[in-house]
Amino acid sequence: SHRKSYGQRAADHSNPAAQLLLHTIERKKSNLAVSVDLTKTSDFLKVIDVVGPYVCLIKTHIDILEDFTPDVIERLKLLSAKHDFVVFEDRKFADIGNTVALQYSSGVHKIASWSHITNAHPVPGPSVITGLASVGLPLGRGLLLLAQMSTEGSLATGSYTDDAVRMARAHREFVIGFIAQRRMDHVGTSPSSLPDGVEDFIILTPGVSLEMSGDSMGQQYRTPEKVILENGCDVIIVGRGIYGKGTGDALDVGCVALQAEKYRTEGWNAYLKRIGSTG
Ligand code: UP6
Repeated sequence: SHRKSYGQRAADHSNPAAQLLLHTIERKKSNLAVSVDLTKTSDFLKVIDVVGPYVCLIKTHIDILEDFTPDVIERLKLLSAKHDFVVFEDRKFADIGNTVALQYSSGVHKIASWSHITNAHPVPGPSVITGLASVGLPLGRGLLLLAQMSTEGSLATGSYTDDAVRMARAHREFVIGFIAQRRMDHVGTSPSSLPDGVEDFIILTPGVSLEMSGDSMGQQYRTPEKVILENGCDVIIVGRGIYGKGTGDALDVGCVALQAEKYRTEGWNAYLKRIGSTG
């Protein structure tokens, strides 16, 4: 599937969030997701409005907003409609089914009510999927499993990663793909033995920067070309590479827009090379 177009691949998915993401990527010619990890609502909304035209998806950590009110969600929904992007709350659920269902549906943030996509660590086993699916599936939501992480010394490797893929295969209706550093088609089968279209997982990849190779807290970065072309991933997730450390007065929106445009172009050109299109 890594040589098919995003639009063609939408037909291989029954999940509405997967279809929405693939169609949005195709429509906007963007495989760029921006991770808006800012703690002030005004900065958060400002960056989303500025990068909106360049992205297929906005990734949030809604629990880091220090001045969160339910109105933030209404504003986020308006921006999602204005700029035509998908919303992904990067909640990284990792508890028993009953608890994750409550965390997903309830509390202050009511994630399931507004986030098209969320994610979970496979560590609890399949019950984390069924717990979240009990809330998300009726709402047409989709789930990503964290099969790998971008951090130095990550324990999500080897048989853990392979088992994450097997868990996903058993729940295709809700699990639409992975947070990972490469495609996962190789797990448990040789890629050539899978007829095209039988299995299509969407791979979203964090740890992407054009300038930095890491941060002081274990993050490791690769370039869009490495991620999309060499490793066959589908969406690049970029945070500080786009808005730096800038918040408040230091937030230069012109610069943020330029960076978003640059990453969009890099990610899309790497994809065009991958599918063998000259553009
Ligand atoms: N993220 C990673 N690596 C993972 C999973 N998730 O970096 O394996 C998330 C982080 C952050 C974003 O929680 O929100 O992706 C990366 O931000 P950055 O580009 O500023 O490093």
